[in-house]
Amino acid sequence: MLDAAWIGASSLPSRTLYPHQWSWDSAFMALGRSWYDQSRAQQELETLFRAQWSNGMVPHIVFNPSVAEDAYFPGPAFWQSSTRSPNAPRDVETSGITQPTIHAHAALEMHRHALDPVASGAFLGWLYPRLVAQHRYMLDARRPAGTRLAVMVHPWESGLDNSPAWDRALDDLVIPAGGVPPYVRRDLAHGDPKDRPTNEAYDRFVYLAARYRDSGYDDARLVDVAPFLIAGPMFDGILVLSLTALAEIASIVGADPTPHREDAHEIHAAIIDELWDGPTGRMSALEVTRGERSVEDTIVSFAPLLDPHLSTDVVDAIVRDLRSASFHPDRPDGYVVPSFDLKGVGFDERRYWRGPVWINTNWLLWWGLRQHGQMELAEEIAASSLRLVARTGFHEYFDPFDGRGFGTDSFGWSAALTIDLIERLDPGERRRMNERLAVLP
Ligand code: 9WN
Repeated sequence: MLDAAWIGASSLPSRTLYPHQWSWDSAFMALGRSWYDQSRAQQELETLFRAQWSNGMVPHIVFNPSVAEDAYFPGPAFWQSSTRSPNAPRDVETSGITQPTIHAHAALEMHRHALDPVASGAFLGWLYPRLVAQHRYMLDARRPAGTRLAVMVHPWESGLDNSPAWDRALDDLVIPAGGVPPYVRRDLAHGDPKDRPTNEAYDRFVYLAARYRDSGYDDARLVDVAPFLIAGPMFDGILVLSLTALAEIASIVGADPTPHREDAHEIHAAIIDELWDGPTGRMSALEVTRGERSVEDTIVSFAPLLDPHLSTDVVDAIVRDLRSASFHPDRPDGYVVPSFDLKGVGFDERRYWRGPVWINTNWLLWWGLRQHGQMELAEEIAASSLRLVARTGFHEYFDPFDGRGFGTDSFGWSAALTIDLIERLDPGERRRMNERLAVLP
């Protein structure tokens, strides 16, 4: 499947629904592919970082010039990167927003199992200054005055675009007349409207993107031009993970790891101070302009498990929530981890990020749990992921109750992260996993 998604120098998340290169998809796909094709895995990241902006931003989409404008919305004619921003590359069109910084972690892990360590070391040497610029962008441009955490300016930057975690901030948007330019949704040509965001959600997405674009993607004026400024437990949790990986990459390439460790520590401390709520024992997203925390319990609240320095108390509280009936379907053949509280208002087992299980969020939580020695729960998540893809295929997302697949099929990271997960199982886990798969209906 990954080979079929390869288009010469990068991969497509889906040939139909997502016909360009996406940032965090590329990191996931490179990591999975690296177990059997180191060279293409490196090339995937290289292509992405060749489209990096001069201010360090890694765009969330790199457009394929041979794909028609009407194949995906919003395409290059909407973002107009090369003419709107002095920072955007001139030789390739990209979107004007970013996505979670999982790349340093992927690159480090790829290096750890590289069959050709010399080529891998040379690649890391090439990538390191680009990763540094990417993280400087997050820490400098994305921490407007008074903010200790990196903020997102758009739900698409979270990668969990339609999550109820952003509902409050989106509901409060006041969209002026004419604020939403006319547009045609292209996703509905390939996806069932029941699985995709509503038209109302799309209007808000388009309004926010157009407003940021019309400012010339000017981060110096973020507070004025971006009415959605959110620090997220997943966005910032991944930032701690990637800064920690960056420190390790620095040591490998002969640079000084200390500044990256200090940055990781700063974000770690800010997550605890600003996103952690002791009384409820939960992490939540923070709308930074108004200082409001989201009250919805979504899968993003578990992602600080990716922070290696999280204290045992916080890990235990997160694990309690993950084990609760809110995130465990009440039937023995159900699947974890739903993207939204099963009892939450508006939970929807098939709509994009509002309930279904996704392989990448499962993989992130599995990684975080293993890092904190929570092996049993990690194994349950791994087993759910493998049962899902074995039973129904590499769909984009799945019903937590009966495992039905939704969104696009042949979805890149569902395949790639399955490879990574299988490769990392120890012999005992592998045996137990095979036993569970042998009894699949
Ligand atoms: C908008 C490509 C991307 C993923 C995101 C996922 C979805 C795009 C869309 O697809 O978002 O970026 O058109 O819905 O939410 O995480 O990177 O797979």
